[in-house]
Amino acid sequence: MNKTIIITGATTGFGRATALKFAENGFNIIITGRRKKLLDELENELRAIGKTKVLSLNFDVRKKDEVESAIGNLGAEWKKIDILVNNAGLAVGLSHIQEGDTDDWDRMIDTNVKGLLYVTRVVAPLMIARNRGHIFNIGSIAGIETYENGNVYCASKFAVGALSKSMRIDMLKNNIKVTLIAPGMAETEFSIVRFKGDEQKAKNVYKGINALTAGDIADVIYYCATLPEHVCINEIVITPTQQASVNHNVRRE
Ligand code: NDP
Ligand code: 8X3
Repeated sequence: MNKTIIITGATTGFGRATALKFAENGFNIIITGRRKKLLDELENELRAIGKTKVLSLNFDVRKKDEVESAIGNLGAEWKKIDILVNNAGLAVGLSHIQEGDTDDWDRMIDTNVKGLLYVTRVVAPLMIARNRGHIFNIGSIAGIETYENGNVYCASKFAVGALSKSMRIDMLKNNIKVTLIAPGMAETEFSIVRFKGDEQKAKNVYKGINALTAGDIADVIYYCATLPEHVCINEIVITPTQQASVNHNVRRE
């Protein structure tokens, strides 16, 4: 029987690449996100692969009621979720703490921390009921070290690290694996969102760096998800070869 994976934030970037990777390998896929048009396009692409069932759920992870109703109303077959990828997230703005925009702070904390919690709160009991499951939390190297101007984004990803450890302990008796994925520089829509649509500024972030791709992250998630039952990768840090920490990279022309 095919396994089922649910991915938050599947409209672009890591989430989209992960959906494609698992669909190519015969998993049933639940894709989620706010942009309905992109969800519809991906749904068609996944169906065209032809190996799998696809369900698309259009909700905002910050809205507890939407999360509860979308996942709570799944049919019995779809409720048999084997893998949850808590991926939906964002950085907004880049400024010193004393100049930070408090609306940006709310968006990051509400999405990266509270959104991840709301989704986990609904999916984890479904996994516990079956005494099996694997939760991936997409943290960041910004959740391991901080950098100038990163303040609230870093704090939100440190929280994802703490929650990953806590979840693993809390659900140890329930046979649930929890894996924290902590990527470094990856070229997706991430920096476009951070710079509020300024594509040139976003491009400059990766200038001279052979950055990670969304496909690289999808490959790593797939590897961790398909290890033997007794093996759980707790945490994995992935950077481009040209990056050694949030504050150290080498650019080449
Ligand atoms: P993208 O901007 O390409 O993708 C982000 C995804 O999150 C989109 O699908 C977006 O969908 C979704 N999303 C954002 N806010 C919400 C919301 N409120 N409700 C539902 N979905 C939401 O960036 P990445 O793929 O790079 O980012 C994925 C994750 O990886 C994030 O958590 C990010 O912090 C993390 N990360 C990224 C790194 C990078 O360098 N790119 C490095 C380390 C970690 P939609 O807008 O349609 O809702
Ligand atoms: C994204 C990586 O270094 O741009 O989480 O914050 S970084």
